[in-house]
Order: sequence, then C-alpha cells, then structure tokens
Amino acid sequence: MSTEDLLDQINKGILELNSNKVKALIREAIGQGIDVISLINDGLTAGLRKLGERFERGEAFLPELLKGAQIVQSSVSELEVNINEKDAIQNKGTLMIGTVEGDIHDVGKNIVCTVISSAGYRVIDLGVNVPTERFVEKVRAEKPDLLGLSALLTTTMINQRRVIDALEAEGLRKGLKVILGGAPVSQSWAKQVGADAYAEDAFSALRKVEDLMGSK
Ligand code: B12
Repeated sequence: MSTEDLLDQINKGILELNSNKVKALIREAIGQGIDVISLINDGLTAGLRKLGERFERGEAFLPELLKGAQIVQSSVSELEVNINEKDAIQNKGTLMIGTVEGDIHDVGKNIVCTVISSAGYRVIDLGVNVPTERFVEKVRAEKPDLLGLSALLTTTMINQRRVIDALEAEGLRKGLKVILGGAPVSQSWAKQVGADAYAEDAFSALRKVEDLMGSK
C-alpha cells in the first residue's frame, strides 16, 4: 500500500472505531518506514478530528469520540518506543504541562508529552482539569523551565489566561516560558494573554520548546 493509502486507511479505521485495523496498519506503516510525524499528524490525529466533525454534525456521539480517542492514545503509546529509539538525548530541561480547569481532553496533551520527552526533556504531567492554584503551587515547588497549558474548549481557554495572570501575581512568571496549545487556541490568543509561544501540534511544540530553551 502507498503511504497515502495507508494514512487514508488509518483515518478510516479510526472513523470505523476499529482498533485492530488501526494497529495492524500502524505496524505495516512502521515496517515500511513511514515517518512517525506523518503517522501521528496525518494518520491518527486527522482521523480523530474527522470523528469530531461527525460529532459536530450529529453523526457521532460521545462514547464514539471516547473510543476514537482511546484508539489514538494507545497507538501513540506504541509509537513512543520508535520515537525514543530515534531521538533520545536526556535532560535538556523540564516542561510542566496540564489541561486547564474544566477541561478533560488529554489525547493531544499526551502526544505533546510523548514527543517532548522523547526528545530528551523531563516532562511533569499534571493531568487534566487542573485548577489554576495547582499550576501555581506546582510551578513554585518544581521550578520548571517551561509550562504548557492545553485547552480544547472555547469555554476553558480563558483559564490559560487565568494561570498566566496568577503566575504573574505570585512573582513566578519571570524565567518561566509559557507555551499554549489546543484546537481552539491560536497565535493571536497566545500573544493576547501574554504567553511566550503557541504550537498547533506536538512537533511544532517541540520546535517552539527548542527555540524557547535556546533563548533562556
Ligand atoms: C476526543 C474528544 C473528546 C473526548 C476526550 C477524551 C480524552 N481523553 O481526551 C470526550 C468524549 C471525553 C470529549 C468530551 C467533550 N467534548 Co470533546 N472532542 C474530542 C475531539 C473529537 C478530539 C480531541 C482530540 O483528542 N483531538 C486529537 C488531538 C491529537 O488533537 P488536539 O487535542 O488538538 O491536540 C493537538 C494540538 O492541539 C496540540 N496541543 C494540544 N494540547 C497542547 C498543549 C500544548 C502546551 C501545546 C504546545 C500543544 C498542544 O498538539 C496536539 C497534538 O498534535 C474534539 C474535536 C476536535 N476537533 O478537536 C472534540 C471537541 C474538542 N469536544 C467538544 C465538546 C463540546 C465536548 C464536550 C463539552 C461534549 C459534551 N457535550 O459533554 C465534552 C467536554 C468535557 C470536558 N469538560 O472537557 C467540542 C468543543 C467545541 C468548542 N467550541 O469548545 C469539539 C471541538 C467537538 C466538536 N466539533 O463539537 N471530547
């Protein structure tokens, strides 16, 4: 199968919620030496986004979104090994990350964790639905180099601003680089709320993290 057909079939496998099919295709893709970045972005993530569009049109329901998310999550965990083997160089800095309060989406955040840690950074994952005060408390205790804030809902993006404002108020913003992400987030939002960077996917997140660490 060509790379294009394989990625297309992975998309379809996710829409069909057929985890065995997706796993078999991923194995085939790895065997063919298809780029991990493309597998995650154009195969797995794109498939899940298409499922989200079906949900928006009333053609798919929450349990289906959840199952789709689980398939993507477990496929990425299997890929982790491959990324690790390729790029591991340890201890380049520490990224603390979490999904903001009111938001339980974590597939994208977890992919960011996988990619960043595979590139040699220490990642402290605070999980989902993280209250603003907890971000502040953990930044004070752990002193990470970078803080990543994920938000997938237009209603929870505002909590990215709240975390940044709270860090500022507590005198913890200086020296800490803040990077934002999540489907509704944009470069202009990041600028508006005083973040240092925005990344649209996990691999551009890695590039931004490398840039921010270089400018520290
Ligand atoms: C899977 C899913 C769910 C799953 C989540 C499971 C899980 N463990 O995460 C479940 C079923 C639980 C769910 C619940 C809900 N969902 Co939902 N969900 C989705 C869906 C289909 C996919 C999200 C996803 O995993 N995408 C794949 C990943 C890989 O992409 P990503 O998250 O964007 O992440 C990438 C980048 O954004 C970036 N990134 C992400 N985080 C970060 C962080 C940093 C620091 C950086 C740098 C980068 C970065 O890198 C990632 C990797 O490339 C989206 C559709 C969509 N278009 O996003 C809807 C979507 C986000 N959900 C939506 C809604 C409405 C809900 C619910 C409110 C539904 C309801 N009525 O209950 C609840 C909310 C629950 C809550 N309080 O959070 C809406 C949001 C609409 C809006 N405008 O706000 C969407 C857009 C669907 C839609 N089109 O209507 N959902």
